[in-house]
Amino acid sequence: MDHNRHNPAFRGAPTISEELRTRIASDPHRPVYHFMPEANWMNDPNGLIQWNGRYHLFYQYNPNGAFHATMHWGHAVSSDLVHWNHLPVALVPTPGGPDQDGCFSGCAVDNDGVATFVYTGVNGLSQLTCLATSNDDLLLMWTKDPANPVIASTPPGIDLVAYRDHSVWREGASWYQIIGGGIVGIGGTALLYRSFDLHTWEYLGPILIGDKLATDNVWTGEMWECPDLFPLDGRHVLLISVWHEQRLHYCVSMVGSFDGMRFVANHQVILDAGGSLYAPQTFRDAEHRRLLFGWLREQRSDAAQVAAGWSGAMSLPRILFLTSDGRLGQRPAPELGTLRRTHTLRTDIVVDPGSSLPLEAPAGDVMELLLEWQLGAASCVELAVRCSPAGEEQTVVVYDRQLRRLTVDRSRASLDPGTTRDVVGASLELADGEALRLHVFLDRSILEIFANETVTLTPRIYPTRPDSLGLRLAAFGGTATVSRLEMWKLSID
Ligand code: DQQ
Repeated sequence: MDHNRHNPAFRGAPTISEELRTRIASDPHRPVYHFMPEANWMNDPNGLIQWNGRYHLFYQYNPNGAFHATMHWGHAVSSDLVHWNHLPVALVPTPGGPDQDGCFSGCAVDNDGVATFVYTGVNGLSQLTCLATSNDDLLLMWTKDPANPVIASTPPGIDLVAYRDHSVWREGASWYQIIGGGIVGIGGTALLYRSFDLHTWEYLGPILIGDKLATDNVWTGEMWECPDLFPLDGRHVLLISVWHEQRLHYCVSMVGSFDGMRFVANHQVILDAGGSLYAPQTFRDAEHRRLLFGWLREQRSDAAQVAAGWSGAMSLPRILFLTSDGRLGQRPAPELGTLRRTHTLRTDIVVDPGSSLPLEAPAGDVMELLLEWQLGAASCVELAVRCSPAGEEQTVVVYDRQLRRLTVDRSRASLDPGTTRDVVGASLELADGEALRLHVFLDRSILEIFANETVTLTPRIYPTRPDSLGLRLAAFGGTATVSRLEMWKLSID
């Protein structure tokens, strides 16, 4: 399949001008193998489903520019989760309808052979549950339910900050869903409903209520967007995205138990502490894998996004699993192996303390790296990517053994002051003698890192210099060894 093939049949969407197409094609920050629409704005993944053997990815889409407004559902299809074909827009706001101001996020379910979207229709200040169905093989045409909104008001007796987004599943004859929300003065929540037909929903109460003042462990703010609840390896996982005073923060993953009414979290962390990933959605495929895509926000100015003519990318497809100690694990889908081209293997690279070891070709900005660090006597090791020859630009992945922390230092990632240039990071515990295993995907402005399959960091970086393509290793406090380093140039063609 062609990647990002133009499909002229977009319904209700303006076509993309040749000028914009050319501008985008020569944009050095535009990712190559992460999914994104051909142009304009994209945010949350929606309606993820495998249908008739094909993977469908719907997404929040504004066809009118690279800013968040008039949300449609864009649509793409793939047979391998990696190579996507663009399809016509699936949902368009209906003038005068309950979604006239936007078709916000939601999911897709198989209702006895009828593909059904459960999504949030926006009409002025109201954000309510709507349905749409499709009967065609490729899920091209969607018919909105005449009964929309099927849940016509928020639950009685509960004062909500906001109320939207849906995770729907079936158990026997019953459908269940949770809707994201926040209780005024208290904290975020996910509200549980039951139905027998997807149309009439009985409110059962919150599965969990957060405390917007609690900062220990992970702060979860005043409202939870895009909740997603699913069983995984004998436990349940709840994903929520923290929205607080109009600002988007991060996604929190909670591993715990769900008794049908209440969720109890035993372990919670920020799903991806790179500062970009938000509003992920998961689904189960025919191989019983729990797959996740998340929205990778830009981390440069709104004006730069509008000028570029595109904004937002999807994370790589990630497989979720539980680790032996009950934490959420993430690994890239093996289908990504189809992108691999030129391969380089190096073993036993000794990195002396204080030295900075440039790595020879293939340097670049579209590549995959697998590194296994034996930390030896080192207190700290570094992998720098997108380095200019004299180091004016560089993004440094650092593991600090004392702090037990993996960070990405973006303070010199770009000479452009309009980009985010901070340090992001997460705790990463390594057992004595355990290697630091970094699986790194570089895709121009995306740096997607999987560390020991438990920590992911996906910051956005926007180097300005065309020669910011180098790689460098360093160690401090003692000698460390890269026992194995594999590098691939990647290509989507
Ligand atoms: N994005 C959607 C909402 C959701 C938010 C609107 C999260 O449904 O709450 O585009 O990014």
